[in-house]
Amino acid sequence: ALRNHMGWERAWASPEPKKKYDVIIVGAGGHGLATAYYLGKNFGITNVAVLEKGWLGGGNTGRNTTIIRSNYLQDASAAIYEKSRSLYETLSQDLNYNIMYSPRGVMMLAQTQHEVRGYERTAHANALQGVTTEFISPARVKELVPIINLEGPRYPVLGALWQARAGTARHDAVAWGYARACSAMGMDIIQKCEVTGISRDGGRVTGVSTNRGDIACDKLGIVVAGHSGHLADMAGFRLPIESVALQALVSEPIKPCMDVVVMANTVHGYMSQSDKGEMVIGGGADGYNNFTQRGSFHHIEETVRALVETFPMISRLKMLRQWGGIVDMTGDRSPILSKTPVEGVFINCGWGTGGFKAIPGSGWGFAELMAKGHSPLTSEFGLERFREGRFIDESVAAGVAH
Ligand code: FAD
Ligand code: PYC
Repeated sequence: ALRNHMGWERAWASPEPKKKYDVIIVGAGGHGLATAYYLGKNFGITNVAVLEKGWLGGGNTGRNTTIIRSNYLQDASAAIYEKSRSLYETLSQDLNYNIMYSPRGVMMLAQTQHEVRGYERTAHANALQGVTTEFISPARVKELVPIINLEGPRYPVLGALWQARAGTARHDAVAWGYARACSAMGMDIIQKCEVTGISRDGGRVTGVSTNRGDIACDKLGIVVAGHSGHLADMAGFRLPIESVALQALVSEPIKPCMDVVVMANTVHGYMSQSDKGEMVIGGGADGYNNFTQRGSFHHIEETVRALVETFPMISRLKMLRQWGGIVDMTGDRSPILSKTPVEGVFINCGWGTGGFKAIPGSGWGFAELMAKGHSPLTSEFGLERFREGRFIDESVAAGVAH
């Protein structure tokens, strides 16, 4: 920076779009970039373009609170989230790029008897799934989080679901690391390139229209989170997805006081401390569908008010900044990784409030689905489950009120 960024190597190239690619991925968030990366790495498919209407990682991937865990309830979820968590463990080495994975541990507080039973059940399910979690006592919670108040007047802490190898990572670095690796494989990452139409011939995709011209492709992956409904509309099918704002905030930086992540789902709040010292705080999603990338103002007060009861020491902190993203919610709070009614078009969406943790696993499975037509990681997450009533209910594990 002192040299005015002169002489810095570009991490990825910014080419003009070619006329045609084997595969186009729409959306250069974590899931789109990871898909491209594993298409190249695992299947040798490198004639790939990733088209991004804004800047790379500027969607939810660069707006989330970076919690990584795999303590879900259903077997299909545990498989993809645990695959993802385990890929995160070595992602810095795989990409040769420091994504600052910090397995500091994540706890979900049980603050009602109902939650105690729910989390004990999850711990048993996780044991059967090979995911290491445990239900811990209030005394152990206090040991791990000395700043916590166990005796909340409304919601005392009765224990917690604890995953010691869960944690956080630097969200931008995940996008940048994948982008650099894709570019090094010869893929084109094209920013400021908005997809405005999807062309088909006889029920099969032939390409996309963009603000930088038409581009042909054999296969198309739609990976645009909160804008999935728009893209599905362009391709001529409908999705069971609702788009809604989810926001977060950080406090002014303070000295290290909490070295694990705490989620308090009954009161709709969660908190961790960033490497810079800011307390990273989030709450529930907006209660109505919208596309505002900031969220409703009253949520800030609601979230902080709820957390002050459990963490009285935050009451005097000042808020430093606040932001929001548009998350893509399904009815069962599980993602969609699927073929679609249009041949050659695949969709990866529905990660809602919890897809950062899933980026490597989702990319791995979705790349396999796009390359081979099926993947054991994605087979339960097809669109047809909504027609068949075969839901993968993760409304509790999602952890964020919606
Ligand atoms: P995005 O990163 O949003 O990428 C989609 C991209 O598609 C965007 O860059 C967008 O510009 C682009 N796009 C859209 N339309 C077009 C078009 N027409 N043409 C070209 N490009 C287009 N998850 C966790 O696991 N842990 C957390 O702690 C967590 N906290 C969160 C906190 C907040 C405040 C928010 C908003 C989300 C949080 N999430 C969390 C959820 C997580 O951020 C998302 O599930 C995940 O980042 C989704 O990644 P993505 O790649 O699918 O989407
Ligand atoms: O999925 O763990 C999560 C999460 C925490 C905050 C937002 N999402």
